[in-house]
Amino acid sequence: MRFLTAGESHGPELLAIIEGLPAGLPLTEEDINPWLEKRQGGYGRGRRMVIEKDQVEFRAGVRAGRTTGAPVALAIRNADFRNWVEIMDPAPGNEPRKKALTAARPGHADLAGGMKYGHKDLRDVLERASARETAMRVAVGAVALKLLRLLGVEGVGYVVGMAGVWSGVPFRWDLLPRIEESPVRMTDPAAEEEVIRRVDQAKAEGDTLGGIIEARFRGLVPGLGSHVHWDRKLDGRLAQMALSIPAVKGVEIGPAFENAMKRGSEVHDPIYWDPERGFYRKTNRAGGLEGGMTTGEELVVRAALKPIATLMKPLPTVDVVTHEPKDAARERSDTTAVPAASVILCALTAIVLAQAYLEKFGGDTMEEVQERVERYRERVKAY
Ligand code: EPS
Repeated sequence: MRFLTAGESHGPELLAIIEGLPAGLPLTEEDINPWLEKRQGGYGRGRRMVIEKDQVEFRAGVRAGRTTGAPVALAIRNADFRNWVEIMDPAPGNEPRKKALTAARPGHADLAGGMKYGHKDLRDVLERASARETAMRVAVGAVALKLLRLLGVEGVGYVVGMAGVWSGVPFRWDLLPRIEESPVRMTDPAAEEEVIRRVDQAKAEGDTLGGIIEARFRGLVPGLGSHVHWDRKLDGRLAQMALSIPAVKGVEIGPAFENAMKRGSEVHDPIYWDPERGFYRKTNRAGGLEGGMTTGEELVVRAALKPIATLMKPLPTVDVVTHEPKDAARERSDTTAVPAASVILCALTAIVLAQAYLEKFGGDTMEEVQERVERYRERVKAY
C-alpha cells in the first residue's frame, strides 16, 4: 500500500491517492470523518479551525461502501479557499500577490525552502509546509485504522505532557473515553487544568508551546517488519513516519531514552509462556518491538514536538527581498497543536502498520488477508 498527497493550506482542496488496498474493505466517509474531527480539535488551536469542518469525499476506488481494489482517491475541501482565490490563483499575473511573505520565520520551512526553490514570496513554501497537509494524511490513516480494526488491531493517540506539564496518570485502555473528552487529550484532569492555564498565558503573551505525544496499538501479531534488512525494520519505518509530522523533532519506541541510562537487567522484558497465551511478557519496556519486529505486546511510539514556529510576538529575522533586519512574519496560527499531533501520530503509525500487514499477509481481497492473519495467529500460538 502506498500513497501520495497534494494540496496547499489555502488552495481549493487536499488530495490523496492510495494504491494497493485490497478489494472488499468496507469503507464509508463515516470511518474517516470522526478522525478528521479529532485532529481539528484540541485546546490552543487558532481561528482557522473555526472556519474548517473537514470532511472527506471519495473520488475513486470505493463503490457501494467497499473498496474495489482500484486506487482510492480522497479529497478534503478547504473552506477557507473562498478567501484566498486571488492569492492562490494558478493563472499567471497579478504579482506581487497580496499576503506575500518575505520575513522568514525562525523555526519554519520558510528560509531553507526559499533558498532551495528560489522563491522570494515565501508563501510558495509555507502553503505546502503547513500542517494543513496532515488533514489528508489523517484521512489516509483512518482508512488504515479501518483495515487494522478488521484484523483485530486498535490504536489511540494521546498527550503525555505539554506546556511543561506531565500527565501524572499513566495510560490505561479504560481511560479512552476520558482522553476523547479531554480538550488536551490527556489522562490526567489536574495536569489538563494547568496546561489550559499555560496555553491561555502563552497566547496572551504571543508565544507558542510544544509537548510529548504517544500512539499506542494493541492486538498486533508478532513478526511485523523484519530483522533481515535495514529498510524493513519496523522501528526505522515508524520513526521516519513520526518525524515527517511538522514540528516533530524526536521519536522513541517505548521509554527508550530512560532505558538508555539503565542496566540491561532493568530494561529487557523477560519471556514467559503458557498454553492459553503462548509467549508473552509481563513488562513492555521494549515498547512492543524487538529486532525491528513487533513482539505481539502493545506498540508504543512517543514523539516530541517543538513549539510552533509562528510567534505573534515575533523573533528577529531578515527580509529575503531587502536583506534588512525585520520582525518575523505574523501569520494567523495556533498557540499549540500538540493534542492534534497525537491524533496525527496515531493515524500515521496506523499507515505503517497497515503496510506491514499487507506486506506479510497481502491478498487481492480483504477476506484473503483476514484468513491469512487468522492462520498465522494460530501458528504463532502453537509455536
Ligand atoms: C498552520 C497555520 C494555521 C493552522 C494550520 C497550520 O493555518 P492558517 O494559516 O490558515 O490559520 O490552522 O493548520 C491547519 C490549517 C490544519 O488543518 O491543521 C501552519 O502554518 O502550519
